[in-house]
Amino acid sequence: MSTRGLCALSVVVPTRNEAPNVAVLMVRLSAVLDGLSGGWEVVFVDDSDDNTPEVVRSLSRPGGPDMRLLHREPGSRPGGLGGALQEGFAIARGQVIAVMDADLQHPPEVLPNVVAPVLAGSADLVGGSRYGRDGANNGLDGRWRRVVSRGSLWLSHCLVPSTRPLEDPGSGLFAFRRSVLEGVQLRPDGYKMLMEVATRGHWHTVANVNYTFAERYAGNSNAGLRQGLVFFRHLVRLAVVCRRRERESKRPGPTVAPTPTVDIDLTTPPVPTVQAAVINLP
Ligand SMILES: Nc1nc2c(ncn2[C@@H]2O[C@H](COP(=O)(O)OP(=O)(O)OP(=O)(O)O)[C@@H](O)[C@H]2O)c(=O)[nH]1
Ligand SMILES: [Mg+2]
Repeated sequence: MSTRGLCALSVVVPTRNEAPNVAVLMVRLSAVLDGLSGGWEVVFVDDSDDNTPEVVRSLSRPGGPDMRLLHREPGSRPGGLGGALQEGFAIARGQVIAVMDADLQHPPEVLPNVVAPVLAGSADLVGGSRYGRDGANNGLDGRWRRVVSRGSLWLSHCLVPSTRPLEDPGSGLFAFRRSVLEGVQLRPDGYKMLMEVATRGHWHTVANVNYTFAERYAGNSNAGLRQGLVFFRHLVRLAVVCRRRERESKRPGPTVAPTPTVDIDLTTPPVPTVQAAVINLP
């Protein structure tokens, strides 16, 4: 990933069978982002078996944002959602990269607030938050999922210190300066890419932007019990990364080798000084 972006903002959207949602998503995104100084693009990374790619292609319009579609064929979709986002980051051309779901659970109208601190240079990483004072989790399906979501938040903060500045490290809505991932090898596992970026990326300042998580607009959830298990595996991996880093930072730094002493043989006669004659060559 190079440090230079070609537009101000890339919105990376992972899609898996989201055909009924992408048109509305584009209309609502364009309504809030068209006119952004420096321009914006949207990068769909698609693992669909429905007609999402055809719908996305049909949405490109003259004068609209650059739209890019990376469709991954069945059998070559490594990493699922996390792998898709990683591929999206690799081709994103924005100085700022934002991530949001395609099903409108992340209302596109909050995106300007999420990217603003990064565009303004006051934060390197911004997490959308359902759990701050002005956030809400209305769209999360069922009481059980809400309890699990809260529990996961607590576990993330306990086990993975790098996620503590984030009010909602499990959020799929976030933005970061592209330099955060400069030279970074991500190893995503499952749905929680923000935890991955916060743990392996290079950042100094974090901001949280509260929003109300909406209900899925149309189509079916891709999340399931398996994703819950993958989340725990990912959490343990990131906890190990943090522990290792903590240990390394406590280790004494490299010792500076003493300047080697040079033995000078004082018995060596001094080199006689010769009065150099200036010879003018003819
Ligand atoms: N490219 C890609 N996108 C995926 C994959 N799984 C999910 N997505 C997308 O990631 C986003 C989040 O997935 P959802 O199915 O909405 O999961 P969720 O929001 O946790 O679950 P719901 O609240 O039930 O919607 C959506 O835009 C999906 O289309 C995948 O394997 N590959
Ligand atoms: Mg969803």
